[in-house]
Amino acid sequence: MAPKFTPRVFSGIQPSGGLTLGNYLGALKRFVRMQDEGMETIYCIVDLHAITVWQEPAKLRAQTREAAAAFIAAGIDPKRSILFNQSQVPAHAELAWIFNCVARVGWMNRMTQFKDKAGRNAENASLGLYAYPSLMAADILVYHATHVPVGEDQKQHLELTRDIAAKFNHDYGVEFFPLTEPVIEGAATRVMSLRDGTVKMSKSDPSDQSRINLTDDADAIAQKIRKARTDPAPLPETLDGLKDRPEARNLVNIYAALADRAPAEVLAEFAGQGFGVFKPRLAELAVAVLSPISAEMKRLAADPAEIDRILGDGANRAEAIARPILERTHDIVGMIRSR
Ligand code: AQP
Repeated sequence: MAPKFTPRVFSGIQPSGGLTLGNYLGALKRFVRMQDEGMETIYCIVDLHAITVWQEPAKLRAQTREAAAAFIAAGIDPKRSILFNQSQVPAHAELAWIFNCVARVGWMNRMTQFKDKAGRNAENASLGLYAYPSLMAADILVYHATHVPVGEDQKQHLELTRDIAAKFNHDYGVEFFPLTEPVIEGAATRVMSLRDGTVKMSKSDPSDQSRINLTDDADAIAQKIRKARTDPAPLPETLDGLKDRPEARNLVNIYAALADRAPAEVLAEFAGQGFGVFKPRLAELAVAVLSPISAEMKRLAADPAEIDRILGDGANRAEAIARPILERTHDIVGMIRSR
């Protein structure tokens, strides 16, 4: 019989820029919910992942603190959850090396995020970008995490995490690593760019108009939504009517996720209305949800030493869970623990 693993949540966000509405609706909001439901929650600012593409050091530090502030402002309580930056718990990178020796090159070659991010210049991408999913598997499995809340774009990496766990367990004849469950739910698991409804809203999109940042003020949010690309047709009565209208569908999904309602309910309210009516209502809702978060982020930014203290405390608590799991992994693999 498969061993029972205690439910434990792990997830992370890269400090590769300022956090966006996509990160909030696809990830952060559910991080908070899972914490509030009383699950054991471990959240990480994945700075080792961020450097898979070039990061200017001073900016990386600022972005890491800003991401920590975003977590706290969105409702992560650093006493109930563990909040830390990845590089400070070396067990992640150590387990990732072992997983590099478990994962197959053929598996990595299928990862669409690598293909998207490396683009046509894959020869010049960092080796770290290629190995990214193996480090992500280590982030999760070094805590024996059972549940990982993420956006839709991370689904393939979570499948790979399960493949790595299953192959490790099989190769060594153990049932040591859990097969982690992705938690991808809600109306906005893939928030799209405001400029193009077919590409993901992303912190690293060169156009600031493509995204809503958690630090945007009310005017910027309203202006970006007003200028968001749409089509001239009114909103339809059913979801079917949004099928070939990616920009319209995206705005409806964002509204639904912000309001904690189903997209069909949103259409029931706005069917027949044009964007001249819908966009101001969406802007009002987005400002109501995001303004308290950005105000709190500003307050927290004034005390970077306190943020560093919170991250340090989180790293100590994370290390206390990760180290024994890494040591047991060394035993399984056949490495002598000589000290
Ligand atoms: N547009 C999105 N919609 C829903 N969820 C999203 N996430 C990211 N973008 C969206 C989710 O946020 C979490 C953290 O993502 P990440 O920081 O690890 O990196 P990413 O997925 O590569 O996000 P970005 O914003 O596009 O970063 P860059 O530009 O640096 O690559 C994940 O759970 C992700 O699914």
